[in-house]
Amino acid sequence: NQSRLGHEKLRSKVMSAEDAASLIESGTTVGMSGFTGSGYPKTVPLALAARIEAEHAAGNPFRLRVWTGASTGPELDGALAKADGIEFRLPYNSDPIAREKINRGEMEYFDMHLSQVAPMAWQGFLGPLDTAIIEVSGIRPDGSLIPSSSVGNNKTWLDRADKVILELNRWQSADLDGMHDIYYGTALPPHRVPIPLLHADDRIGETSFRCDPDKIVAIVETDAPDRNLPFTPPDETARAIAGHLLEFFRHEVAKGRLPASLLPIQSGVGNIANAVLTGLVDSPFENMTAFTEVIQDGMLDLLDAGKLRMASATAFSLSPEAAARLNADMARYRDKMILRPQEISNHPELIRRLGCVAMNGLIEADIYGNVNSTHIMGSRIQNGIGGSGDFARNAYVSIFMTPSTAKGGKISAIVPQASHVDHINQDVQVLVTEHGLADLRGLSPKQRARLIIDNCAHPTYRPALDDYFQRALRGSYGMQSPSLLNEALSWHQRFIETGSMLA
Ligand code: 0RQ
Repeated sequence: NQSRLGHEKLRSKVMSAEDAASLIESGTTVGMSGFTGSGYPKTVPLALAARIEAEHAAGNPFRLRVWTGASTGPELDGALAKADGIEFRLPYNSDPIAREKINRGEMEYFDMHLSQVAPMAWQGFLGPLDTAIIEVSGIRPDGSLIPSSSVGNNKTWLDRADKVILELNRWQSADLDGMHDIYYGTALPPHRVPIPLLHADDRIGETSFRCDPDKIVAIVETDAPDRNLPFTPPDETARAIAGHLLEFFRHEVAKGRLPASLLPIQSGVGNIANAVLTGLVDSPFENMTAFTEVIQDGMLDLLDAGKLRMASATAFSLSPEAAARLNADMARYRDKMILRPQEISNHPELIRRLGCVAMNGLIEADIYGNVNSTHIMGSRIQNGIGGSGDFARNAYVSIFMTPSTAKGGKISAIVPQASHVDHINQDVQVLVTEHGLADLRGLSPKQRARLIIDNCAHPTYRPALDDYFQRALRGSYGMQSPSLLNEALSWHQRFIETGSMLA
């Protein structure tokens, strides 16, 4: 590990995870690295969780405010949530233990647009940051830090924190050095200037983080893998959704509304998104680029197939097999990938300028195309809005895709009214299920409803949706977005009471 720690004076800061964890006080705020299961600290949070459990056993309160990039791994969110050590969490969580705590009302969760976390921290709205705990893949002789498999908010945490704890992870490939692009040109209003990125593959920053060595209070050496869940192979539903979408792309290229290499693609989290990427491998589109948030297995396949020229993101989100594939060949992939801070990977200015093709999953959509990405039955959080809002609002074309039902058919993903709205109908231009695609661009709410019911709804639920829409057309208070208010959320209430939306 000596070569990974190039800075002579910092060698005296190497210590155990337990000793590093003892430097953190209860009631303080920690900013952690980590984004969708990659690049998160893996030993200090575990040691911290053990310490919190011991303090609780001794009758002492110990809870923290935890900020991250996005979701992390079981050694971080899972362990700290299990120890009841998190008072407040931002900005995106997919850990099941933390989710349960949030839904029981035992943890405060601020689910925010991922592009806005760093600016909000700088604006001072989130309060002070006491400690940054950041995984790195190396420390250069000049003290600059080589990032690992995610960048997230690390630059901001390193700049804002009073003290810094580093996890130097030898499992991360040494060949990551040179892949990152850390842009230091952001400022607060009124001093903001345009971000000088004109193409997905432009490099505008530095390959490492700056960090004042005097702020570094501990370095913990680790050799632990990122932990991501494997993707399930695309099933028939996923393949059908991918098929409709590829047909749409072919049509748009034929119409001259998309170039033959498409526009920079953004692909969201989950199995459906990954299936669409897999479908693109056998598509006619060549020379594609990605300007996205995470690089999944499907992106690696596209790169290997020579279909994707390059991918820009803030993190990897890879199955263990794909991570091993990447690590074994990092020097080759390094020229085709750029990892950036999430305020840049998800920046509205850049997404709008590049004209991204945004593809995201959803929980439910209503007949007018308002999309709920986050809440089950209007009140239980699933994950969070993540980057979906950053991309959906600003994309060239904003696509949402979902199986038409959930929970074995007991839930319709197309409902009379969304029980929670993350993406208003103006931000939802194309809706796709396994039954078909609704191109909603240029349509009024009533025209959208007709198309969504006919093309996207599951046949089991289509008659009931049609019946609701017809009666709303007759009995609604207004006719712009016809609704029957005392009925609009009755499907959800029925599910809560009977376990099924079916009457
Ligand atoms: O729950 O595992 O308990 O059965 O939600 O659903 O069908 O596996 O779909 O993995 O594509 O995730 C919106 C959650 C979809 C994801 C969401 C239940 C379903 C299952 C997962 P179980 P699927 P996916 C930028 C993009 C927000 C962030 C985002 C997401 C679980 O895409 O978190 O877009 N998006 N980021 O059973 C009740 C419904 C349901 C439902 C699904 N209508 N009612 N439960 N589920 N629909 C990139 C990043 O931000 C990183």
